Amino acid sequence: MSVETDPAKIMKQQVGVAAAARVQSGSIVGLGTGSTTAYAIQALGDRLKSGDLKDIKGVPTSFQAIVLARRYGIPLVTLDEIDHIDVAIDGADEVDPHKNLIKGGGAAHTQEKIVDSLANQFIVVVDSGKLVEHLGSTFLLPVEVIPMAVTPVMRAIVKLGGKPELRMGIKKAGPVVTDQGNLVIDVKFDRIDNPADLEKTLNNIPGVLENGLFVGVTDLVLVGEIKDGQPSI
Ligand code: ABF
Repeated sequence: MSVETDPAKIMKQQVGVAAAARVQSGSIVGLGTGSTTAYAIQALGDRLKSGDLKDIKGVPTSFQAIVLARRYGIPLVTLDEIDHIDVAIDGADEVDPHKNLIKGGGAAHTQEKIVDSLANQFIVVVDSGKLVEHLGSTFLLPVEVIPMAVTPVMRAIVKLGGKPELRMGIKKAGPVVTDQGNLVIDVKFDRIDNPADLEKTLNNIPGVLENGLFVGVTDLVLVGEIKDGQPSI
């Protein structure tokens, strides 16, 4: 395991390690995306290497997860090769008191939702700054859109009361492109009162592939925090 000195990174590492500790030998494991999950993937690799964990298979949620799994020696399988996922570990951008989530800050929410929803147990790994009373209060809602439909989808989102903006990449040189070759619209809603309805409504707009609302999917949230300068879970 890498040695971190920054308390924020140590905290993420602790949460990732705690999630990885829950994985049992022989499991099929959904591998999420993001910096917190990256520590969980690394910890799974460490457990495999030490012999503490045996015979797991990973189902990646992104190109990033594929790269990390290969680096840490986790064998990968596709959804075509398996009939279940035992446990998935993934990060989030916001978590509400009902364990509903906003995800997609890493533009990977479409594959994440497929994999995380299939898991018998879905573990979310976050820091306490991600906990909110109402979804949408701190983070824009990501919506993955097929490129030719960006303009009509934005108009439809405005009619729903949202303020959409196309996500741009580094130095705004061009739009962010997802692993599926699509674009991401980030939407500000003044308040998301009914995430279950909004999730379905957005996905019904022609051209939308998937949005970042995860409703009723999470089983367990592991939360890291920094108390008196010390990281803890
Ligand atoms: C992915 O990575 C997401 O869906 C979320 O956007 C992000 C969280 O990353 P981090 O752990 O780096 O905050 O899980």
